[in-house]
Amino acid sequence: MSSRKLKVVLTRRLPDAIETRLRELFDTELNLDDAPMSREALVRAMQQADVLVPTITDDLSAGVIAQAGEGLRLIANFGAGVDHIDLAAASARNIIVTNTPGVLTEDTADMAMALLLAVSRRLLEGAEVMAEGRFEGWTPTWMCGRGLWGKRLGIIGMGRIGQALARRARAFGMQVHYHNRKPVSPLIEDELSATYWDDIDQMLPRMDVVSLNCPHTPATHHLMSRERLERMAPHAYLINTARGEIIDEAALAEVMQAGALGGVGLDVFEHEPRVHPGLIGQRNVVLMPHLGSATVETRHAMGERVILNIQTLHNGHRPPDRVVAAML
Ligand code: 8YV
Repeated sequence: MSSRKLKVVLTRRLPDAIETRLRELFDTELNLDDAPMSREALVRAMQQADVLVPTITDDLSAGVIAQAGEGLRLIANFGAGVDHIDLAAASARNIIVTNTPGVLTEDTADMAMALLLAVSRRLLEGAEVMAEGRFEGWTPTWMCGRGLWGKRLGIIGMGRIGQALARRARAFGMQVHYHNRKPVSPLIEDELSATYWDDIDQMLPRMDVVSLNCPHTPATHHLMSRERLERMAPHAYLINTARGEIIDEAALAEVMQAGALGGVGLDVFEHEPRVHPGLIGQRNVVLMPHLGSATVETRHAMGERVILNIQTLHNGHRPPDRVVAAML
């Protein structure tokens, strides 16, 4: 264990308790303004730090990573997804990259379920009626949504979050289907009564609901292309709590405007924080500002994973949540 305190730079504000603990343990520089760092500020931070703690709002492209100082040993990402970091460039510079897996599984699955209920039961429209004082009494045919019991849910990406969503969906009486690079273990398939489709194009038209729960990689970029969106059943709902880039958002806006899908629930966007204008203000589109992991408990747990990864490196060991392993 080295006696010199590691120089740690945070690119955004983190929960108070996490920032305070980071200050106790390391020579930590906070970003009290919480403004996203410019490219220049990011490069400066990477030239000074032993450890950078970025978030999804930092674009750590190959060009930025190439300018990192010799001292930068670890990029300890606050978040599970690492598609904003050029992992090959980090690996080439022998910089370890870690993330915060496992701790945001349940909250993100909750958000997928919340979006599905909001779309299928028209929750935002109902809340709007009440907020505007337009409720004139119950009627047998007014504002009917669609039930979930007995419907088919197709999960694309059956990792931790996909499985957590499947468990919730089972409790809502849904039949679980999934597409993944490979089937999950027979034990999990049995537990979830899940049906595997190796061909996504065969699964899509048969589903009442499709949920995206895979990471964004070159292989999943625009996985939901115009062609695939049009392949879905016209009454079906599409839910995305993974990454916006998995859907061709411009094509989705056109498909929705044409009335070719039952509804959409999105927590993530292709050009975040911008949202395609064609998706705004539509009755059957529910949009959330990337709140999947936004609970006090989870944001603390994410911070704890960041601390653990840095402390383990400081103690001379390999950080547990490595997505890029440097040659230590
Ligand atoms: C995080 C997320 O809050 O962890 C992820 O991959 O999408 C979010 O829920 C965000 O990435 C923070 O960097």
